[in-house]
Amino acid sequence: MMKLTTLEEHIIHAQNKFPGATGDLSQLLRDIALAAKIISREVNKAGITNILGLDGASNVHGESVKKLDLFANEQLQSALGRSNITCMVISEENEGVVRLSDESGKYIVYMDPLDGSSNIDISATIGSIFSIYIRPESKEPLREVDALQPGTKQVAAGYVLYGSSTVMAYTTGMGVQLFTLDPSIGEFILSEEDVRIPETGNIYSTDEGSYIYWDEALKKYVKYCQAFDTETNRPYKARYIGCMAADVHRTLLEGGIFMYPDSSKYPNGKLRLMYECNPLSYIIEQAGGVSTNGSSRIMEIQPKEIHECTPIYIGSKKNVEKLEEFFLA
Ligand code: FDP
Repeated sequence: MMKLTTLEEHIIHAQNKFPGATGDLSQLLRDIALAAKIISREVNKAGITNILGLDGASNVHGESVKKLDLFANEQLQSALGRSNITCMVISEENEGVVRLSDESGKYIVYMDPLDGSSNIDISATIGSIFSIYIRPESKEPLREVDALQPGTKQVAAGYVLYGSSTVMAYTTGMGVQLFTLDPSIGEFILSEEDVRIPETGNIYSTDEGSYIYWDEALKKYVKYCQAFDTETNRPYKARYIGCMAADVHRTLLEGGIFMYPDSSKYPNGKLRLMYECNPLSYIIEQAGGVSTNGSSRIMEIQPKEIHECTPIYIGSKKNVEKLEEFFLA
């Protein structure tokens, strides 16, 4: 019989490779996984329990908030509050930072509790994204500025997708591990260890309906993707789920490129640096891919504010390099 490895076992095994490890990060990942299981259960019965739909409020970006977003936010925050190892949480759903009761906790956690929320009403894939930093050493009380660290300082990051199955991918800087939730036993089971993104792929993913708002270089690159060339396997396919975590997950497994550019409509891009772009960039880089804002590596951007946006071009090395050629031309 095939031996199954649970997420818990995998985390403990990884921790044992570091004799001095306190186990705090492992606990944090387990807390997030527990919240993910509860969110997954709720997502699956959302249509039945009428949890779907607007609750009438707006989030800090003026977007309408749906009940499931609030539920996911509450579940993750309560999970992070369980073990007194997280001092501060920054969530897409909260305007300011959320200080947890024990401010001595070692970790700062960014999260997008429910990414792709416009997919909720159509029962399409949504996700949760998280990104973990160490609180800087200081005798001063905890400040918001302590959370403004570049993505290169992440100690762990990952996402959970609630799709045709629930999957969780995470990295602690030692490759990307992928798990699938077996709902019958309530366990995330290891489905792929050390996932590698193909070096090149034939899928491009972007909201092409916004073409009119784009720069010329990007327009030309997309025309390149659509041109016929047998040697480079073009024309590429276009795929766009409208949930960044899901689009990046497909890119991780099948290769290609995901793009959310800056444009005349969104001069700084639309996606959030700290809880969308950095964690997914960490995953993609750990799998051998590349992530840029068009001129710099996403993970090297020094953040100025917790909710800032950035353009992003992320995916297979060769695809992103080709796009950069268009930007440099
Ligand atoms: P959503 O607004 O539905 O939560 O986080 C923002 C995000 O989804 C991403 O997940 C997704 O890739 C993008 O926005 C979709 O934006 P567009 O509707 O502008 O394509």
